[in-house]
Amino acid sequence: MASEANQELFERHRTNPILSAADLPYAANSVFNAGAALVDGETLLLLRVEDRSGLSHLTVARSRDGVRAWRIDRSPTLQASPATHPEEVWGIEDPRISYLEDQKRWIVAYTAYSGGGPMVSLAATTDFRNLDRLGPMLPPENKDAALFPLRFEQGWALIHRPVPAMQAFGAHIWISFSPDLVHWGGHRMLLRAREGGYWDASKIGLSPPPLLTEHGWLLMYHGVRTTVGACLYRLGLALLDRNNPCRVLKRARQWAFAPVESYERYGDVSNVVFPCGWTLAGDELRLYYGAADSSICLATASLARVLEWLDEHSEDGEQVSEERFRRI
Ligand code: BMA
Repeated sequence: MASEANQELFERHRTNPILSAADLPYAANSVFNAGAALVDGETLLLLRVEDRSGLSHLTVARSRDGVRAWRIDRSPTLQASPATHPEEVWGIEDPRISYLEDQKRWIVAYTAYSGGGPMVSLAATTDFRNLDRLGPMLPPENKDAALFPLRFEQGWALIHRPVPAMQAFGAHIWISFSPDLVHWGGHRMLLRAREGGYWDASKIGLSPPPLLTEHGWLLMYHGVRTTVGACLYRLGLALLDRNNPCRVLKRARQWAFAPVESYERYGDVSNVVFPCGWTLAGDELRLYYGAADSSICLATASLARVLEWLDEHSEDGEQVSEERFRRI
């Protein structure tokens, strides 16, 4: 039996993977990295589906219990449209969904795979049947974006991950603001990839959209460790100030979730856990993650325990904030 110290914060669902390409009503290579939302009392996943040309599109799946009996759209819900949106020439990927109470609509932030590299695009919807593109928001190379669901003093806020020309600088998580969801400015680095031997050295990116809790905004991010063998994608946690999302209050030193099971260890891209969505039912946090770029899995945790864990494993928030600006 695992000792208490080794007990996992998140518990994997016993029927994992909960969705794979065989569950789709049409032929595809893989299904992974889904956005998640609670819509009309059901769990809705916006699946990233990779077709057999290698390019991805997005398809809606709905389920009453968020685990089984998925009703999946018969054909792609949002397909890349290079004729009208040239930035989508190599497909669309990794959707993150935020509900804007003020506007009574959902905004999906997704990766538009352009000829110049990944870009951040937004689309709006009220029903997940019709999605209206708001267009590309940030130039390449940039991805791992999600919108905060409410407006701050500085405007709407978007988290994203640009890759700088100076690659030795590392790829870090940034935040930008907008008065209208279209024009973005006030760019600041939010969370720095660590250095050296750390699990999240050199490259990090947001995973699901920020979640408002009684302690502040909970962030889950992926850290990429490059080894001689392969890349390892693991997940970490941080907390931002409720009113000023530029203020990092906490950040755990160690990862909170990592590839362990065979469906996470082996696949099209091995050793990857990659969530783009989570939902909250009471205190139960449900994390929907892509496993090894091949299937979709579910892991759950008590939100109260997650916040407690972050407290126990956190670095001093002020130190995190200062470190961020030291070498920009
Ligand atoms: C990242 C993203 C994800 C993918 C991961 C592992 O850069 O593109 O879509 O799951 O790599 O391949």
